[in-house]
Amino acid sequence: MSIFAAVVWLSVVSCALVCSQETSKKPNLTTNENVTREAGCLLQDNVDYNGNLMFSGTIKLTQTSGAALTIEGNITGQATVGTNRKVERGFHVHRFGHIFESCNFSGSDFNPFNTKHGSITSQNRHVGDYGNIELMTKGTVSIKVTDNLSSLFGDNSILGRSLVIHEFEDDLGVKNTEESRTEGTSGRIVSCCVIALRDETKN
Ligand SMILES: [Cu+2]
Ligand SMILES: [Zn+2]
Repeated sequence: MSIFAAVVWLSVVSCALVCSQETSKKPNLTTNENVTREAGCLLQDNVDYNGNLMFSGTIKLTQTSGAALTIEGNITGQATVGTNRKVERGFHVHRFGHIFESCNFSGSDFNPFNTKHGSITSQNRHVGDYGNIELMTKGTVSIKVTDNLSSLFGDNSILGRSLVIHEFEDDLGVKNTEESRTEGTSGRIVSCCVIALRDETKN
């Protein structure tokens, strides 16, 4: 064996011993183990929005690794004028979670794969596209959304990002305008919350 071959062999053997130990020290966030994660999101008004159609409530997100994500909650309309009515509102995950001063700091729809805006069932959609939720302007409504694309696990996790309720109904990206292709013409943000990990259990 040449000296060169011996050096290569030694470094492979030592790395097999040391490198594997190094790897095992890292937290395993993309686990294939059967883990259930639960996250919470507490809706706040957008302080920069001057309308009166904001919403409050708590949203719970649950997912077992490898399975669909469930988003459930009770959302209350806070309208102070007009009659109580049913409204469709764009409901998205936005990129940033540091929204404590204003929902406007949430950025745009969470879009790690650089695709066009769509509906929750579109082949091409942003990871953050949940389409619309039906709410009451003055009453409390239970919502339930199930999604197979966005996740509480992995490199493109939605943990620490924000959930937002837009001012208008989402047109699901079907119109030939820039606003439709990016945010479904859903306007400003009226309410938002940070998706925060609450519990994690190994099944
Ligand atoms: Cu949006
Ligand atoms: Zn979108």
